Amino acid sequence: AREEIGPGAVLLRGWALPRVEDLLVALAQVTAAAPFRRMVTPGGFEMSVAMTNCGPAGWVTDRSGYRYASQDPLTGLPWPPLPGTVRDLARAAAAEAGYAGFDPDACLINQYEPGARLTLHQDRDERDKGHPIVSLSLGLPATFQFGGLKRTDPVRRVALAHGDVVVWGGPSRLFHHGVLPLKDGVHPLLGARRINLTLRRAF
Ligand code: MD3
Ligand code: FE
Repeated sequence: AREEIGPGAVLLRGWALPRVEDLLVALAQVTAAAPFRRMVTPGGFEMSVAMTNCGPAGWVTDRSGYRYASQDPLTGLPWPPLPGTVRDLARAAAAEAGYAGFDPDACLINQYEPGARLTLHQDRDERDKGHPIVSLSLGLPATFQFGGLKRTDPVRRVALAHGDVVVWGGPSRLFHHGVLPLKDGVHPLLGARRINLTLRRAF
């Protein structure tokens, strides 16, 4: 099931389902070394989404701005390694979507509890925006929204469920996007939360 949901954006429904057990083991390993935390935006607000990272480049925000950092500010240690299963899945999904050779160095892991959301934004902190972004969703479903290059462009909504993978490349790489507040619920494997792994080439 390969659905084009925007120019260069491909939704692979259920693509990660055969690998969910491996992904959950990898997730537990990463979060044991680098726990989820709610970071502060440059404007001084605590994000509702809790985050951590694995791989050489970790996305962080604090009062001084958004950036990629090779160390976890909580521990001063390098971020945990990018698990092989996560890397392989991201590479295979990118290839399936038409972006062969994707080699991610950053995996941002977002944890949404009911009410948590991500307001409309662009991903602009990566050095070379020619690389696609691969997103893997686990746990509770969410409504994802994406617009266009301009903040005021019309916004489309897509429901993302457990196991769905989306590859954003080409013209849609710099589209505005966000996640509506997570609805209450309990997922049989993940409980009352949604986890999203976002794989990028940052450095
Ligand atoms: C569309 N995360 O961490 S990933 C983020 O579900 C972020 O947690 C969302 O947006 C989440 O920055 C969505 C999907 C995604 C990522 C990058 C995009 C969608 C995108 C770039 C352009 C257009
Ligand atoms: Fe984003």
